[in-house]
Amino acid sequence: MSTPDRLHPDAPVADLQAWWMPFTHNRLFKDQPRLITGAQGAYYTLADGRRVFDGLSGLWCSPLGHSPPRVVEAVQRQVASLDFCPGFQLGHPAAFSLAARIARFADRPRDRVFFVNSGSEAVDTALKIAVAYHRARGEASRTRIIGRERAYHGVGIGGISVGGIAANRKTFAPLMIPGVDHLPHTWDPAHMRYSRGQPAWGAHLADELERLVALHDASNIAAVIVEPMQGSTGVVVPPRGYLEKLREICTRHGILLIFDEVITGFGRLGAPFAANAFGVRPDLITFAKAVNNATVPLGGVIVAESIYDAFMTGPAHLIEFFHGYTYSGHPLAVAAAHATLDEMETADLLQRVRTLAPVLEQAIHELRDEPQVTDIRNLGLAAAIDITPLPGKPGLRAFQIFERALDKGLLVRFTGETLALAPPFVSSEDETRAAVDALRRALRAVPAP
Ligand code: PXG
Repeated sequence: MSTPDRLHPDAPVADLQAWWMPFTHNRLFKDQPRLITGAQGAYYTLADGRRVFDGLSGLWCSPLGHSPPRVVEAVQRQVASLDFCPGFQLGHPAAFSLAARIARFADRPRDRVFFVNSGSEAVDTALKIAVAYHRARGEASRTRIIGRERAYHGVGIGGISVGGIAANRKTFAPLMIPGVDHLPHTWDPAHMRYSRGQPAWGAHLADELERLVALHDASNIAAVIVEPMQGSTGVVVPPRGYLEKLREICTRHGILLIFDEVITGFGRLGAPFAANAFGVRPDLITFAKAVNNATVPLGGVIVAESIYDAFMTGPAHLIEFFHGYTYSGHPLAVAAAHATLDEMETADLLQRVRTLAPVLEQAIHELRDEPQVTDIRNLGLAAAIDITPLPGKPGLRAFQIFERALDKGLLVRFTGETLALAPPFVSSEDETRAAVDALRRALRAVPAP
């Protein structure tokens, strides 16, 4: 091999064609690439040397900032001592202790944890566990799954089936799992525009679940899956009482409740999980992203003990659940997770989120009078604004604001007509306010339609 096939950070961009990039307008990007060449703490370094504040903690996944020394050292140590360990019929001690630790962290010490490598895999795994659980208990007719409009549950076949984003679904209709219904989403501008935190209106939207139960009968329904706070579609915050109501209806009808906590898990709302923040106890919780600060891919499903027990019935020499991944419990991912949890504890980062959240709330709601802004939402250390689209050009305006923000030193997330901020937990109050201020200047820099 004479020529290295990687772009050296300082080398001119030779050819960007080979990587078919995910969720990216590839042609536009490759025409005007935005390359990141380094990251440290709450900042990325772009190829031209500029530093930008990481306003979305990676993709909601790096709350400790980038390359935190404790995590870096843990992964370095691990790769040199046990780089890989099969998880099928074998295992390494740190994966077991991590599972127990995550269960304790979630305040569900008797629960079990199934490891996967991403949020999408966590969702598909949770759906499979739900259906298999009912079958194991002799209720094999419980196969129907209830998702929700506007939901993002990753891109696996299960995840897009229960997901509620048309663009992610429409092409793949023939592949999707049958027997899925969707609850209505909970965003209603007439009743909740500019709510701070949880909207007071909307708990009754959970009653739609009763209608689906009446239509299909509970004996055919396996599970309901929701993001307790919808992240990807723009920080859609659950109305007060809504999740409690879903829980109550599920319990009454023997339906499992799954919280997809890929974004909300590990501190984003100032509590270990959204389940803790809202005081609602789902039967299964999916997680990924922040569990190990995204240093190495890792996800998982937290499973109530009673569900696990339902599988442990046949002869002991038989596999109880025909599911798993080559990299389930990967040593590097596990080492990074232990170190991340160590850091969260020693630096008291959940408290840090609770301190920063009101700073973000105050600052973001001050954008209310900016000309294009049509709604502002926030919860924990997450916030989003909606803007008026350019007529006939959906999404373009948000993209332009994203670009202007980057010029002003802020990386913000844009999707549809929404811009989202979810700063790293290690941000200072000044950095949090400065991020919102950069967003304000970006909004003003893009002309009104
Ligand atoms: N569930 C939820 C709730 C998610 O937010 C996934 C599952 C899928 O995770 P993986 O690891 O398979 O990507 C997600 C992912 C954004 C953004 O900008 C959000 C996600 C991913 C990328 C970007 O909002 N969420």
